Amino acid sequence: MIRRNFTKLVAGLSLAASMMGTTAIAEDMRIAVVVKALGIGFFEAAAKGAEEAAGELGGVEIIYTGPTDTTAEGQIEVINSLIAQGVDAIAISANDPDALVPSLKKAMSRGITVVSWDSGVAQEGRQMHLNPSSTPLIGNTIIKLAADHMPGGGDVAILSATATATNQNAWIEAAKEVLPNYDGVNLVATVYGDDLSDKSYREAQGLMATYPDLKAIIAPTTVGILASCQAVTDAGKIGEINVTGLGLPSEMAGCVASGATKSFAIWNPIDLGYAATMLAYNIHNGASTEAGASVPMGRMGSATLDSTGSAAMSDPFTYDSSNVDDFKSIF
Ligand code: RAM
Repeated sequence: MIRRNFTKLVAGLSLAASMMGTTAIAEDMRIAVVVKALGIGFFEAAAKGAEEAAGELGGVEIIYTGPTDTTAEGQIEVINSLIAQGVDAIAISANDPDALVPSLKKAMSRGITVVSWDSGVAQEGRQMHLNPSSTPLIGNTIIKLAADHMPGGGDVAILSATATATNQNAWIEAAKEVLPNYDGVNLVATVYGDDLSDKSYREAQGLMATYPDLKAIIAPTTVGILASCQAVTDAGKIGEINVTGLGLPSEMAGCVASGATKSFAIWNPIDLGYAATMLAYNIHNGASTEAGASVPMGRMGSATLDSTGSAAMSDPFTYDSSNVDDFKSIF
C-alpha cells in the first residue's frame, strides 16, 4: 500500500515535473523584434509595445535588434546571427521584400517562427505579415493630407524612405492610384532619404531647389517628415511648403506649432509592436496561418489573414494643432 502510494507519488511527481518542463519550454520563448534600423523613434515605440506584450504573456524575452542603417544586407547579418543564437521567433520590418527571403527561409527550416510587420517580406519568406493599416487607405490619406491644404492645387513631391522599402513603395503606389481624384494636385518627383535624417534633409533641400513652386512635401516616413520639416524651416519656407505624411506626435509637435506641418497621420506604433509580438507568440504556439484564419493579438483583438497571409491592424489617425499635444508624450 505504502509502496503503491509511493509509486503513485513518484509517477505524479514525474508527471508534474514533465508538465513543468513542457510549460517551461513553452514559456521560455525568445522573440527577436528586427527593425529596419536602430535609432528610429517609430521602432523604439514599437519595442515598448513588444515589451508590453512580453510582460503580459510571461516567460517571453524580447531581443530588439536591427542593423545600423536601413539595408537588406544589414538585416541578413542580423537574421543569420539570430539563427545561430537559436531564437524561437523573428518578427521583422523588412528593408526589402525579396532579399531577406533566403535567410528567413533558413530560419523557418530551423523551426524559427517568422512574421513580418510594418514593412513586409514576400509570402514565401514568412508565415504572416501584419500591415499597420489598409494600404489603399494609407495611400489615400497621405495625398488627402496634402490636398486638404492646397485649395488651388499645385506641385507636390514625395520624400520616401529606401527605394526597396515594401511598406513605403506600396503606399506610394496606392497614392498614385488615387491622385487623379485630386484635381490640380501634381506629383512632380519621388525621392529617397533612406530613413537617414541627414540624407532626407538633403533630399528635401534638393526638392526645394529643383521645384520652386512646390506646395507640399509628402513624406510617408517618420524620419523623412521630420527632416523635411527641418529643411523647410531652415529655408524660411514655412507657409509656402506644407510638410505632411506619416510622423510621430512626439517628433512633430514642434513642426505643427511652427506651422511647417498643418497635419500628419500615423497609427499607434506601440500597438503595432505589441500586436506583432502577440502574433509571433501565438503562431509559434500553434495558431493557424491559413487564409481566413484569425490569429489572436491580445488587447488588439485578432488578425484575420487574407489570401496572401496578410492582415491589417487599425486605421491611421490624423494629428494637427488641435490634438498633437495630447499625444506627444505617448509616442
Ligand atoms: C519610418 C519607417 C517605418 C514606417 C514609418 C511610418 O519610421 O520607415 O517603416 O512605418 O516611418
